[in-house]
Amino acid sequence: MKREAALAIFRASPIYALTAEKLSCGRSALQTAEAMLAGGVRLLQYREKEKTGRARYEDCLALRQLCNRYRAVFIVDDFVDLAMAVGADGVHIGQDDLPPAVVRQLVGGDMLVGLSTHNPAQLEASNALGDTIDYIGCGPVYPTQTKDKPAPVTGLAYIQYAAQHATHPFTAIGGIKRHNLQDVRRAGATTCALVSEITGAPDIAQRVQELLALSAGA
Ligand code: TZP
Ligand code: MG
Repeated sequence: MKREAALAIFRASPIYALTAEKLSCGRSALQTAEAMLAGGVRLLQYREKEKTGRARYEDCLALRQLCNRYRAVFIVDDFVDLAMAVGADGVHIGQDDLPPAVVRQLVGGDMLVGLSTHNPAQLEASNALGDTIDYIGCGPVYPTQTKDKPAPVTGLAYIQYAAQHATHPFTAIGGIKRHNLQDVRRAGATTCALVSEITGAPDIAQRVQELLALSAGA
């Protein structure tokens, strides 16, 4: 889909769901993603750092089709070449990846570029990037087991800072669960990214519905 359409879906999505096959209780990334979409997710990221390049490619080919069916935005974490190869709607990069301007040059003008930030200095630097990027991630808000070597926990103070200062739409991420989702939203996040709370649920679609209902209530 077009970058503007994808960005509109980003802005309208209270929940940003990420895959993590290792944390999916034996279910594949594909099965997990399908259940997320069936539950109502419209913003999906493929985040599989430990699979082979070929396995990631096969997964993403299938996910591209699946997201088309659900009219969901499909974003690939880390791998610019993979995002381009499968025609993803976006690519998500971190502070230690290729510089955002280089990623933008590679993917062209019609793909979303998301950038992780962990503190106000990085957020201010992301503001200066303007159109080079489309959204930022802010966190880890709370402690998380999902990410190797996470940046220091930011707490809700960083979400409040982002709500006031970010010039791009942002997603909160890191340790967000049912019990703290509304706190994160009240701090100013209108999009919250969750991994293990969704991938580890016995019924993934039902968990997504529960999170969407909580989001509508606060
Ligand atoms: N970036 C910051 S924290 C995180 C990423 C990818 C992982 C969040 O996972 P969880 O399971 O929702 O804490
Ligand atoms: Mg990354």
